[in-house]
Amino acid sequence: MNKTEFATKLISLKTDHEKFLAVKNKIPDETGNGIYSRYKYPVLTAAHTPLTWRYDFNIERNPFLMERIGINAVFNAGAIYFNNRYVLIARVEGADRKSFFAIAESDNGIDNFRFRDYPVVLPQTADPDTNVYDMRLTRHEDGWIYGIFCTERKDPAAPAGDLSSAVAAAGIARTRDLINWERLPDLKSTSQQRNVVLHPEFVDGKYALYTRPQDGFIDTGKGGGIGWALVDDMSCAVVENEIIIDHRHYHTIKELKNGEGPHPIKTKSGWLHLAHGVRNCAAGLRYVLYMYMTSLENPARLIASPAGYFMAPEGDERVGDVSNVLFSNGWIADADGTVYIYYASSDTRLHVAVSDIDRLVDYCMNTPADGMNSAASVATICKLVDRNRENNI
Ligand code: M1P
Repeated sequence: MNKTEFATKLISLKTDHEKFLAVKNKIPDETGNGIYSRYKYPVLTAAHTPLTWRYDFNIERNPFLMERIGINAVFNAGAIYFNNRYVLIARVEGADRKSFFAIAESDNGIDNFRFRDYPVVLPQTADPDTNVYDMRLTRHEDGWIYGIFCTERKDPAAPAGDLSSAVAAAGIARTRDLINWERLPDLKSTSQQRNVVLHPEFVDGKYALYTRPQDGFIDTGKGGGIGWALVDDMSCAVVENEIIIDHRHYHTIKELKNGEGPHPIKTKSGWLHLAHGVRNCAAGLRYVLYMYMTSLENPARLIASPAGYFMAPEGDERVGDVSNVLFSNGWIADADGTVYIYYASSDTRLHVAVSDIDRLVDYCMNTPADGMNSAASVATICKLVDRNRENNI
């Protein structure tokens, strides 16, 4: 490529990228289910990552102006409203399969998310992470913003030749400005942990964690569901007493495993939770999102548990690197009650759906609970039909 061709290609790369980042998002003109509306375009994808992460713009070093570093996917993002901007800390996965965190920001929460110039440089502990992902951000009442994420390392007990077994733990970092991060020791727990989330308020004077105990790296085994543990100090956090607050159940959307999504939103009726549930089927694991509520007086006490899923993969969302997956670890509630739900599909891209607190509380409080068998589901439908007939509707 001569200098002119190089310059022309560079200009078109940059122009196309800018055009792509500027695309306005919209809600398709459909009736929907009244609970939430999905926006049409993903808010973050691999193509949103800066060209400067992927290309060497120097003609001597990169005479063909080829991509030097591949980005495979951008998904599972923590979220926070910070300095009047909607801020996402996404799981970015390189072509080398390593995940890392990167911050992207937007003025309106639905489009034009732009990554910062550099990904997050996460300080390491004495035992370096092999892979990190799925950070949940919590602005805690102690004044810090905590980021709790999964840190994965090779299983030291794996037999020779087993290059897949890993150990999952909760890594902890904190910041005040989303620029400088202080790494704290990983959460100590007798089981492996993933999907650990910090509750935003002190409970009985302690930090409260949603946990997800698991026997293995993938299998939760005896881990009964979403757990709850109180911790004295986040700078040496230890899970001592762990109770299960949202159980897995046979023949439900969460029979295999579940995990807390972002930290719950406080409402006048209780804490509003978003979580993911996983079941197995012939096509493999199916991940859906579900909701539940806990009491304001005791955030560990379940007060509403609508049956089934809140959101499941639809259309293009069904297909990706790990197909049939919806996962969320970030949402933002505006002061007017609007809720932006950032959810990823099939471990490939990140989307946004919008709802509001009143609607989500109504959904949780008034959606029938799971009757746990087919006859109970039929009885629930019949009851609704009867009511509609009584009202001549
Ligand atoms: O591949 C689906 C998801 O699998 C894991 O979630 P969980 O621990 O609940 O099974 C995580 O690796 C998550 O990032 C991923 O989206």
